[in-house]
Amino acid sequence: FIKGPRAVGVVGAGFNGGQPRPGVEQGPTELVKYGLLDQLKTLGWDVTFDEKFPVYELKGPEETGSSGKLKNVAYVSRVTEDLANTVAAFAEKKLIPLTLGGDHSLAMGTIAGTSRVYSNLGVIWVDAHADINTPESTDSGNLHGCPVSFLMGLAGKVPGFEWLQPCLATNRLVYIGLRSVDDGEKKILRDHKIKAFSMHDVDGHGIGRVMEMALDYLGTNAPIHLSYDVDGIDPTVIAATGTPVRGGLTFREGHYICEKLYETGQLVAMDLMEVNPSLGEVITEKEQTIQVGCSLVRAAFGETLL
Ligand code: HAR
Ligand code: MN
Ligand code: MN
Ligand code: MN
Repeated sequence: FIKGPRAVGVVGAGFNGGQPRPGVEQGPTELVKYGLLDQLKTLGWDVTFDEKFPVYELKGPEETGSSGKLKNVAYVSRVTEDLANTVAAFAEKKLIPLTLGGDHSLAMGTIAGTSRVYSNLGVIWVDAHADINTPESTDSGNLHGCPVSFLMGLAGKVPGFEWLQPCLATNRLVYIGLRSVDDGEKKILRDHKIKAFSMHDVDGHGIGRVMEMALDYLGTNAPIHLSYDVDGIDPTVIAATGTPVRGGLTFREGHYICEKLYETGQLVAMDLMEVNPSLGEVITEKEQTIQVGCSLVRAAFGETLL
């Protein structure tokens, strides 16, 4: 498949409704302002981009309503359905949809969109978090912690999300970078035998071997959608994101994943999510030492085992 035209369809998805911290809706604006589109053109890509891309806004209080614990159900549903159509239209025309977020609930839309066009789609999900909470298992009620369960149909029928049908089999996704997984999520990963390379696995095998195993698992001819939550990378490198977690991918490991997918020619879509330009504070050495101390103790007491 994508050994053909080097054409990318950039989708700006300025949206913060899947989580509580404002600022993430400015991610696409800042990435474009920094020159991302010109950088792609310089690399020889034909870039399609609608300058009037939405910074999504609430239509009204009815969109912030809850369903059980889930917050902003109508808002997230409307935006992700819209996004699914945009992404599918680009993929249909053989462009590689590149969606700039925005929070990671948007992946309900992007992956629903590409799965309409590509059969046998595989997903590589780079993240500190598994984002596989169900309406029952979520503690926060934030939908950016839930997109994978919605895509896989593990969330059951969610009122307000009628448009989203299960479109991703449990054996068509591989995680890389996990290190902050809720207990309920760990059980889901085990019950469904979902392929996951935690940071512990990246440490043990090295990122080269992890990518080899990930691609073997998904199939070396399968089209791959890369859903990249920037918090997969270590906060010393990526600070401006809503839920940073220590002990992440290095700058190089984070890049190797992208490079390898380019090299194989299997990449058919990419999301770059959770860029929040308004965040990024400096922490004191004292706080840092206490945090790392606690983190080392937790590691010795089983936190990172899935
Ligand atoms: N697991 C937690 C929850 O469900 C935190 C998940 C969210 N953070 C993200 N997603 N950035 O990757 O709320
Ligand atoms: Mn995420
Ligand atoms: Mn995350
Ligand atoms: Mn910080």
